[in-house]
Amino acid sequence: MTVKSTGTSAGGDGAARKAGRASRMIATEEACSIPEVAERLGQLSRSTWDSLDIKLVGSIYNAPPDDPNPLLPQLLDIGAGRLETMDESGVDMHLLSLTAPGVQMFDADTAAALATLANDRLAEAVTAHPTRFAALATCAPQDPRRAVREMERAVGTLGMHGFMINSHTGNEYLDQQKYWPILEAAEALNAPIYIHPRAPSDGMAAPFRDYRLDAAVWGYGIEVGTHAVRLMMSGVLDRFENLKIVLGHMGEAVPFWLWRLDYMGRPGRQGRTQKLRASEYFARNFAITTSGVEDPLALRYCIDRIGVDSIMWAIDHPYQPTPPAAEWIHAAPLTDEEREKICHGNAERIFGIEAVSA
Ligand code: 1DF
Ligand code: MN
Repeated sequence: MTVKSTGTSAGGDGAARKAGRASRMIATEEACSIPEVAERLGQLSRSTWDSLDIKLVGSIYNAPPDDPNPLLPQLLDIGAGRLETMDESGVDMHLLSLTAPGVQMFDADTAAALATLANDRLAEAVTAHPTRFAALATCAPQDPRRAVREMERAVGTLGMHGFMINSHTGNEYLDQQKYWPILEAAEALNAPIYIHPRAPSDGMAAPFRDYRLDAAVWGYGIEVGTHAVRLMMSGVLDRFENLKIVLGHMGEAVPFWLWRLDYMGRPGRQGRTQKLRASEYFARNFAITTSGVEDPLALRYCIDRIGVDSIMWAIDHPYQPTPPAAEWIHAAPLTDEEREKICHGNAERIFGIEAVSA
């Protein structure tokens, strides 16, 4: 198929305009994989490791042959099929990222090698379709110093737009001092860290083992919400004032909690030493995407609470279907200015994606 890449008139660079929509559409949490990572995750799911992530990993990488909607082919498609799905709904661009849990369940050497390979492959997809794809780099936090070198290569050489970290690594969170070099590098490179979910870490896994609560239904949000609250309450963000953290899934419920976090977690209370209140960190250091939450009331709440400039549209392909995600944001009760910011303007600013000239 041919992809039109030259449309530059106001409000869209091709797909969105062809679909009769005013706004350029950049989707910001769009998952993919590569065969080498899929193979290793398949192996993990056949091992005896009972990490909470394993059920979902098995359902994707060891899918039963009669699976009516297999995800793996959609994850591995970073070409024609994906572009067709985008075109059908007027989506101009996917900001691609290696899907959860990324390389974070592998040993350090395997993780680093696969992160480098994944970054090269995603960069190739972007080179093949520069107006349709941009990408976040996979990070292997297991070896923070090595991760920093790959982060620098990903942004400096490959032109990637930030980093994807799938929450905890070996049950550890980014506020720990050993991970500060990663935070420092992201800040210095002026490139956001997108904290995407994986299942809750071992210490809080037990209640999520029943009723398949492990993943997107509930466990994912609790895991990443907790990660974000740790970054705020630890005071680590006092060291990295310009670091940008992106949370998906309408902010993993953190925006809803800000008033209570401010009150119960205010500096000085119960010996707290962090400098700012949660809402101040959230305003300075965080942005959110709408991935997987197509709720106009939640969106309006977030606009009023954290400001429209901190909110970006996302589909969560292939875990959410594209047509309703696109229709939802077009039908949402927004001003034209709000819609432009959410659909593309904020992503251009926050991730440094080139704007399309009017
Ligand atoms: C699922 C959902 C899987 C999301 C994901 O990665 C994922 C799922 C493995 O429900 O199978 O990223 N999600 O973001 O909602
Ligand atoms: Mn996702």
